[in-house]
Amino acid sequence: MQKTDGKISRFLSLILRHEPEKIGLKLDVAGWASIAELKKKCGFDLSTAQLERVVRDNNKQRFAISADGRKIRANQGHSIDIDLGLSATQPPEFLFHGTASKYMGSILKNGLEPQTRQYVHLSNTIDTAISVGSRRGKPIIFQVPALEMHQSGHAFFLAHNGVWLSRSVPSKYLLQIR
Ligand code: HQG
Repeated sequence: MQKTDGKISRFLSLILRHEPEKIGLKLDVAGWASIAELKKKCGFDLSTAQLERVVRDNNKQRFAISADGRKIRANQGHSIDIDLGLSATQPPEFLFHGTASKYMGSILKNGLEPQTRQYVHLSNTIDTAISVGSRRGKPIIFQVPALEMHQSGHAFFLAHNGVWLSRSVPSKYLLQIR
């Protein structure tokens, strides 16, 4: 049985970011899985061509295939403990985080925390933050003075798909702009 590209993308997010053990897939320390093993264990018909198309056309570039074409991993969004091998990078002056209004009280008290994932996710643009925040209800947007945080010693990482990552954002750096 074959799956649509959208279903394969959701399946890959689950397996490569959160629960590889669900199909007995092994990820290395950097989150890479063997494509041959994935095709064998996924439980449905998956061709290399379809996998490459899903990776190439993914709207958020969630996945990457290794240069030798043998391995695949998620670019970010993991809850499992893997090391993406990213170096700390100087961020732009401001980054944005979209979330749902129901979390505002807790966020203003505790700052942004990664919750189930490895990192807090931040975006370059307010528009992206609005679409991220809209997934969970009425969106609110925080502006984060990322460059100032970086200059005070907070590390920022840029994932291969353009999402900015940080371990946390203390509440003193959060300015609600919408
Ligand atoms: C919130 C999707 C209460 C945080 C998106 C968020 C993104 C707190 C939620 C990517 C909190 C965690 C990541 C605190 C943070 N108290 N709530 N102290 N600190 N939160 O999904 O940023 O489609 O792990 O605001 O587009 O929403 O999966 O993070 O609402 O790029 O590729 O806790 O996931 O991309 O939720 O989304 P998430 P996120 P994909």
